[in-house]
Amino acid sequence: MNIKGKVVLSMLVVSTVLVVFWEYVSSPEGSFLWIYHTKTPEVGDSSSPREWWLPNWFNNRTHSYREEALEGGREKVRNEDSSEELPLWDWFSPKNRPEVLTLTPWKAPIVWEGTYNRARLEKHYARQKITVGLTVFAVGKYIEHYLEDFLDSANRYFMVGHRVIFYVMMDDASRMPSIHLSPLHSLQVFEIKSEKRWQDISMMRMKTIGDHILSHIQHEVDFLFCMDVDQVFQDSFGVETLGQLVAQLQAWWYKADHDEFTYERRELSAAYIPFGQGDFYYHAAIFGGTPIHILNLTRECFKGILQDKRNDIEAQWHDESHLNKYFLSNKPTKILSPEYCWDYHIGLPSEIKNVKVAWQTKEYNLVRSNV
Ligand code: 5GW
Ligand code: MN
Repeated sequence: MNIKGKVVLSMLVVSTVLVVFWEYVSSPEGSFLWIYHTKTPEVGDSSSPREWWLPNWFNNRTHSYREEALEGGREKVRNEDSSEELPLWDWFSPKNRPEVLTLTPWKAPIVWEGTYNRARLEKHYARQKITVGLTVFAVGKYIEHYLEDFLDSANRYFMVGHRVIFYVMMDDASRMPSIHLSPLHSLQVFEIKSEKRWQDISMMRMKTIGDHILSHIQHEVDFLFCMDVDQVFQDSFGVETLGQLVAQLQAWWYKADHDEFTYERRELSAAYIPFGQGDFYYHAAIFGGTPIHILNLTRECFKGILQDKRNDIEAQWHDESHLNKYFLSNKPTKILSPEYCWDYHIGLPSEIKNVKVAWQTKEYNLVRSNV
């Protein structure tokens, strides 16, 4: 090669390097996967972003569960938006409720009535034009017993003033009650297969939610809540509940000591939590967060459920035991007080100032035919 050829060749090499470098620094949020990932908070997955972006980048996108979740262009933008949380001091006043615990040891807010400035939060989230999803399952007799009250009350009280999508999973879509929805609320119904055992109906929700986040929910919402159907909204369940990973305190256990909690105590189970450990007893009837965090949660819980099946063991409180195990190593970024999921059978202690969701009475003899 003559000298001219060498000059041309080296110019080509240099310009290629420059172009790649320019792409890399100017890409706003993720034409390169890893930029996006490093901005995503750790979600407790064993595979950290750095471990896997390189192979994916060069392997022409081999298909993986996790990657698929992160590929939706909209999800990237959405996740970016919703991670712009208001600083705690801007909306949270724990001093207004000195008689209850309002901050976890890891400094996450525990949201009680009176501690939040909803107007501030509303202004913040209105600017972001958020959409919030809510999954709910109704299988068998739970359809006629609970679904209409749940959806009617959710339409009235859940994230009013924001776009909401209800994802209703039922074994027989033809029995969907007719619900009048406000203009910003919409509804999608999915038919799922019923499980023979009720324990499996409850536990399979983890798998179904994960599948639906991957296939569409991740592109449709900024935040997602997952709830039991056997409860009703009684007051505003608003933007003060939004966060990356949100857990609900179980109404019967919020004053108990961690060694009293009904965690799974058998070592053989994946949900095992030894005595001496644990922060709170969380209620599986309400959990939420960003789609990517909920995807990880449901996937990890379902992994534990399958592992238990292989070992011929079932955790004492089914999916709830696995959820509690998950939250032990993946600390919630926000916790909801029992006012957000109250059981009136307990009575009404003075610290329960404003019940947002109430348990429905359990008519097990009526609804639980499939034990
Ligand atoms: C049926 C019998 C025993 C336990 C659960 C069911 C059941 C649950 C059912 O027949 N149909 C159904 O849709 N589910 C879904 O699983 C509902 O969304 C329900 O809210 C959720 C968890 O079951 P729950 O609410 O009866 O469980 P706990 O922990 O509130 O008692
Ligand atoms: Mn329930």
